Amino acid sequence: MKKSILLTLAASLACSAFAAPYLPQNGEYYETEDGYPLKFGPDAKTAGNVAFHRESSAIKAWATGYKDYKVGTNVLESWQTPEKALGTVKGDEYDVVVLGDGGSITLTFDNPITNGDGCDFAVFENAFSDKSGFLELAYVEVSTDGEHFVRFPNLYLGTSYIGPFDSHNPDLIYNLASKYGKNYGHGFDLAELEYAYNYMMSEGNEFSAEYTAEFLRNYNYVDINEINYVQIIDIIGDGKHGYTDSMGFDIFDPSDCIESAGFDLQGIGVINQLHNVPEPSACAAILGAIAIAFALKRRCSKK
Ligand SMILES: [Ca+2]
Ligand SMILES: [Ca+2]
Repeated sequence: MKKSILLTLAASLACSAFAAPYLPQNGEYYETEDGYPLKFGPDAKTAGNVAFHRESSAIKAWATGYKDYKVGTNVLESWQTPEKALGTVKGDEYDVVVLGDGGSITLTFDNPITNGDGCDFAVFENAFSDKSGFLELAYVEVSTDGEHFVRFPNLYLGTSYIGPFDSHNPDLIYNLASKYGKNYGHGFDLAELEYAYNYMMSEGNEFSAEYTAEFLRNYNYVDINEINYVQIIDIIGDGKHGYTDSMGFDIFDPSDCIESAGFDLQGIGVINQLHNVPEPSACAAILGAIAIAFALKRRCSKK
């Protein structure tokens, strides 16, 4: 079923109506000989457009505040410190806020995120290594007004139950935070929301009715050029709680963990900001010019 939905590579996507199936915009897309998509996205170690190293120059700012931290189940109080998700990501697996099973949090930004070239922000989890596959997944939603949130279209191609310490195959995950290791943020491109909207309004919408209805209910309230809120929602992936991808397929995720269950958020890096901020060197030049102007004024006024 899932295979048939994703079988065809829509070569005509760019120039024609949005033929089914949905194919991620800008997503690297590999194909096996029989046409089955081998994986989404490049390897974290080689990726420039989807995985962002925490020290990447592409990241211009970090989340500055939070609201609505809703703690899920199976998480000790010592992990419940939302401030740890603010500011720079250090690549420290303990410097996180743990959401717990089914928990969520919304991060805020002094300077709104805007839709610029490529990915616009990156979400950092705390997976121990880039290749281990021990990942805990979450939905990612954005909002302009803090009330209406739109969820990024997401796909999960895995079909097996995942125990407390079992591994995902990251190649089968698309647009869920995060499939990369602790030093890499998972990039999200706001342009994809507009793309998904157009896809929904066209024939051949392969998204689930629930996902489509919720998306359309909120989309008109969201300005992709001014995102003030990013919400991260842990997925309970035991196959019993109804957590599905955008096409309605079960998402499997480590379950039955104790003490620090669910998504571990290190932080969110901003790549494209609404308001331009001068580069540090430019700031220094401006401050220098102001200092000289003051000095000259003092000299003039002494005369
Ligand atoms: Ca973008
Ligand atoms: Ca989970």
